[in-house]
Amino acid sequence: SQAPVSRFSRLRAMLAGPDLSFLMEAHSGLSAKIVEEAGFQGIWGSGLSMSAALGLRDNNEASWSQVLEQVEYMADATSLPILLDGDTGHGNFNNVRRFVRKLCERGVAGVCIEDKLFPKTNSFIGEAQPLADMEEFCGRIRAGKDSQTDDDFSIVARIEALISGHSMDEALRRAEAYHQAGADAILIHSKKRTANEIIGFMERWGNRCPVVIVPTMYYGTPTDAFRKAGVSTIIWANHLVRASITAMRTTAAHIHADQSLTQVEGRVASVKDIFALMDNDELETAGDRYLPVT
Ligand code: SPV
Ligand code: MG
Repeated sequence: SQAPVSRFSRLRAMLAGPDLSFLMEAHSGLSAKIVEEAGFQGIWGSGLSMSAALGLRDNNEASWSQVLEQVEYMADATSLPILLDGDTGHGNFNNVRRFVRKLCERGVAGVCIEDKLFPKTNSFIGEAQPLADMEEFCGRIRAGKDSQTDDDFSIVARIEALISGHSMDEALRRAEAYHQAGADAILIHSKKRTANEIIGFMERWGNRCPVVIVPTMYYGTPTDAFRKAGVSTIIWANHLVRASITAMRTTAAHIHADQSLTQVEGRVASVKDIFALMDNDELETAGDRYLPVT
């Protein structure tokens, strides 16, 4: 029998392996379970979605320790590796060090940090958001790598140059610097409606290190185009929180209008389904083992 492969190594293998991998967004223990049930091999702990689930904006309104607590529920709820959206790292190199140590402790397989300033703003809001100084950001990456307590913990360095209106040359210059600083992968982000920017980046970047993308805005591009371009990992970044907003709205509206449950019963998950997802059977059998026989 094979030794169990740690979540750290599994995320690293997804990033570094030759096949295109997929990370599906989750924002809670429940949504993390749904991701696993669907068959995904890994989770994206989205900052936008985790914030929204708390009723907060994607502006570092949740403190880093609150994010840590939330991702811990996700890690406990599943066996999947989690790549956590670490935003800017919640400060400078020193904040990244402590954050990375704590993530390793909680079994979170990797963190993605972006080259912007604290407090961050979601990439799809406004134009020309200021970028971090490249060298300073490299220090954040190096500090994170020096602080990980599991050899296979991954740091993904996210490049916001294209989003912020800088040139492809600037994006490539930063990618090279972050790669040299020890990032296990880079994430090149784009908010264009087509994938031209991403494909162009891939052509020039070659195969120097794994590349992660987030096709939220250029969703119309066939996935095979990214596979052919040599992308390592695709993040489906926010679709479970968005799906839940739609489902909750419809359900709440029906119940409010009808003052009755008849419209919704049968269209929502059953209470039994909740018990199954939370593995209530396990509690039953544990009770048989540990409770006194009456
Ligand atoms: C997130 O899911 O929080 C992300 C991806 O960082 S994006 O919203 O595209 O910036
Ligand atoms: Mg984010």
